[in-house]
Order: sequence, then C-alpha cells, then structure tokens
Amino acid sequence: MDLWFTEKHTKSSGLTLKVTQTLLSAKSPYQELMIIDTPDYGRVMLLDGLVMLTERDEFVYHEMLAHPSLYSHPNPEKVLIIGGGDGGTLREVVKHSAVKRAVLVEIDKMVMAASKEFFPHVASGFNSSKAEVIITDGIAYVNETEEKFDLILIDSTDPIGPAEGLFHIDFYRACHKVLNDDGILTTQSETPFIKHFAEVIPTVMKDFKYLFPLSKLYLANIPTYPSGLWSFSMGSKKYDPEENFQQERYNSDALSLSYYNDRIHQGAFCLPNFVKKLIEE
Ligand code: AG3
Repeated sequence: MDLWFTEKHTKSSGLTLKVTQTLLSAKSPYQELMIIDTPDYGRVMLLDGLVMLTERDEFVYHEMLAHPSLYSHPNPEKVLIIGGGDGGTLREVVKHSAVKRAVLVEIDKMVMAASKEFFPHVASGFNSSKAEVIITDGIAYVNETEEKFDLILIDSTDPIGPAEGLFHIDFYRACHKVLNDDGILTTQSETPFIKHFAEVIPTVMKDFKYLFPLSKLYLANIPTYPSGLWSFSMGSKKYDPEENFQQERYNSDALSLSYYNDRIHQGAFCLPNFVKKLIEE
C-alpha cells in the first residue's frame, strides 16, 4: 500500500513525504504526537500534524538555534532552554566547554520519552551531567524562577496550540528579567516566506527591539520546514553577535558540527532584501 503524509503549509501547498512505517501515534494532554519513517528524511516527529524534526535535517535547526548565541557570549555558563523536549537543542548546548549548566523546561514529557526511544541521537544531550530537565510550563517557570541565566533559547512549535504564549511580549519580558545583565534571548521565529508565518517575524522583532538594546534576525535553510527558509530572532543586552564572535573559543572547542561554522555565524545575519523589509516596516 502507498501511504503518504502531507503537512499543509497553506490551503494550496505543503510538504509530502512517503511513509514506510508509522512508529508511534499517541495523544498527550497537550498535543498529538506521531512518529513516521520516510525514505528520504528518515524518522520524522510530528506534533499536531506539523513536522518538528527529521533525522536527516534536524542538525540545521538545532545547531542554528544554539551556536550563534553561544558563540556571541564570552562566557555562557548557564543556559535555559524553553521547550525543545526532543533534546536536540540541549545536545548542541552541552557540547560547549563554557557551559556548566543547561536547564531544559518542557511542558510535555511524552515528547521527551518518544525522542529517547525513537531518536537516540537527538536525545543524547539528556545524558550529560550538565543537563537538568524540568517538566512544567515554560511560562510559569520563567515567571517564578529565582535563577539567572546567560542565555535563553526558545525551541517552540508554531504559535498555535501550546506554544502560543511563547510568542508574547509578556513572556519575553519575563525572559529578559531572568537573564543576566549581558544575557541573550534567542527564539525560532518561523519562515519569512509564507504570509501567515511571516507575520511572526516583525512582531517578535518589534518586541525584542523594545526590550533589548540589540536585536537581530538570522536565517538558515531547513528543507522540511515550511518554505525551507527559517528565521531565528535574537535579543541581546550587551553583545552584538556580528561583532563579538568568540573565535578563540570556537577554535579551541573544535566541536563536531554539520552546519554551523565561523563563516556561517557571520553569513547567517546577512538578510535578503525582502526579509530586511519585513523587519524595517
Ligand atoms: N520547533 C520548530 C518547529 C516549527 C516547524 N513548523 C512547522 N513544521 N509548521 C522544532 C522543535 C525541534 N526541537
């Protein structure tokens, strides 16, 4: 039998993958989780029918959410990850010599369990002695914690369903409070291409501009996300990511990376004109 999965990005376009096997189909109090196997992208994790990660291209998203902030800060000892229950962002964070403690706050423990079972390579960061996992609502955690962090990375789903509040200025304001005086906040901010997604970028950037002295958008190519071109928004209290790249630490860490490198760090902040326009207006 020929079985196919489609994530519709608009009413008239989407991404279609042939399904060789359905490995898991489950429902948590928060969302529907499916794991399918596909010939071209390997195993794929879907939340509420949207592609969260695939074995083949997850490295782009996870490296690009984590390393630009980590190598813009001179000493990122404490990192907070909001969401990212699959562990991919955590895996990248704990690679860093500078990081002493990484706290991951995920609302849905089912995502973590499924990642450990079906994506051991993605979930490998959970085994690090630097990692601490807290299963709770990220918004409540940030509002209540007395800890301070050097970096906060928001690894959320689209701004519908459980992640809606993670795209709100009240949440960013709370993150700003939890950051040290030279801290950096970075969030995934959807694609600049498809209209209803592209509305996220100017909104997030406006909020970051309001809260932080420095705000920058950067891009990466992720084949299985809507349009394939993905954005990340960074708000920084002190360090300009384009001026403050930590070349020495980058050289001595010599991390094993598949997408990010020192030239990508600079290049990712070069924006096509239509994207510049999105955040200028
Ligand atoms: N978080 C971003 C997923 C956004 C994809 N959107 C979509 N497919 N419509 C991914 C979590 C990976 N740690």
